[in-house]
Amino acid sequence: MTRSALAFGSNLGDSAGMIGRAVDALDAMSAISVTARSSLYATPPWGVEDQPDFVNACALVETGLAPLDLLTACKDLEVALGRVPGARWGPRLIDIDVLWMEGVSLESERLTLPHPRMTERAFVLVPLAEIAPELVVGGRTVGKWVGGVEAGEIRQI
Ligand code: PH2
Ligand code: MG
Ligand code: MG
Repeated sequence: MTRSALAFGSNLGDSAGMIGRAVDALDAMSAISVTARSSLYATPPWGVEDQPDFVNACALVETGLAPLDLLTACKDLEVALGRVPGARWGPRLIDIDVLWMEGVSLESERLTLPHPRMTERAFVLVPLAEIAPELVVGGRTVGKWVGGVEAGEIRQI
């Protein structure tokens, strides 16, 4: 079994409910166990700013799946929950990103691990620091990284 950190985001429809359903659905899969889930956070949109605020959360899981199979499980679940293709960084019903897997450093067309932008995104670091402050990414703990981002507009909901 491998530990992994996942990020969830939504800014269309019942975002809080959608993230809850996504975490529950992953936990219900035989190859994935959710071991920790963060609170939900309301976060200002990053990248494309002219869109509704997001709800974001993170979870820790244990999985027997290889990295690309975990990614496939997450992407298939997004579609099962109703996600349709849209603009990059644009509004979405549900987004599930694989952030990190213990001992895995990977660069492939579909997936880069650790996630190359996770250490600069407050909407990822704030929920992740709640459940995994000691997790080390790029030589620093998440608890350290979160101290270096602007998180003033992020609030727990
Ligand atoms: N996801 C994006 C683009 N911008 N901004 C916030 N606050 N939260 C997100 O999850 C998010 C975003 C693309 O994945
Ligand atoms: Mg994303
Ligand atoms: Mg994504």
